[in-house]
Amino acid sequence: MFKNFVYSLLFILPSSVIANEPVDWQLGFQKSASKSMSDIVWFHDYMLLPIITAITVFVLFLLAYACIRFRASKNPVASTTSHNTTIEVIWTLVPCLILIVMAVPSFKVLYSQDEIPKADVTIKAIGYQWYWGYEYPDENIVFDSYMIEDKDLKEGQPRLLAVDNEVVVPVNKVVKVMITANDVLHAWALPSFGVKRDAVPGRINETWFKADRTGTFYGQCSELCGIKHAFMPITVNVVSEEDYNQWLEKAKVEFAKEEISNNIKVAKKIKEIK
Ligand SMILES: [Cu+2]
Repeated sequence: MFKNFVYSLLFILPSSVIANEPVDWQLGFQKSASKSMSDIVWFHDYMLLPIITAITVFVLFLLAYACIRFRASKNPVASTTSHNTTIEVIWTLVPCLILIVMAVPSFKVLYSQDEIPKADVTIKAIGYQWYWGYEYPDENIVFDSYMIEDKDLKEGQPRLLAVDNEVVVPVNKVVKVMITANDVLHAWALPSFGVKRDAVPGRINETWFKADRTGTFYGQCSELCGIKHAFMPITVNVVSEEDYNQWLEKAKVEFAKEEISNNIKVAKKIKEIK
């Protein structure tokens, strides 16, 4: 039984480390694909977890010690002590110090996420009930991204996560994401990049990421937005610069913003009239 458990752990852990999507029985985060997420993982693994473990073990020890040392049979006459200044100072100061130690890296991560470096690529994500719409404002590209139904899934496409039109971005480039919604609150979240921002109607929130490896990364709407909240996934395909440029060429034709085709129509009309 125990052996099986260890084997299954061995089986689960490496797969959860490699995948860019959630896996069955996963513990912990998905493998990071950006510096921002690596910082978050570091903060969790090497700061929060040790502190939480130490506090839990310490409190457990105190409880056990108090139960045994001060049990009724061993301690028939209860102590009437109600104050101990030294101990009160210690149990006020130590938690304060722990909070200060935690705050430094925490704020560092928070601010690095908030300060958007000069963007190489800008995309706009718009939440709709219940799908995501994307725009590349600098490239005049606009498209909608719907979840692929179970019956249409191709080999290797994860259920409830794959979409018909993926967001494509270049690797090692700063991607700024402007996030808004059309109807109700949604949230654009991509765990591997350490990105999660609310999509609020009538307001644009901004975030950014810089993917440090290529691959297909999956996220989901992370704000309860209605009956099909679970069916509006996010797929981001991180590709090399060349592949990105190739995709751009194709996308500019396939997903050309209507205004462009309208402009062409108008230009043609003007030519005809002339
Ligand atoms: Cu949503």
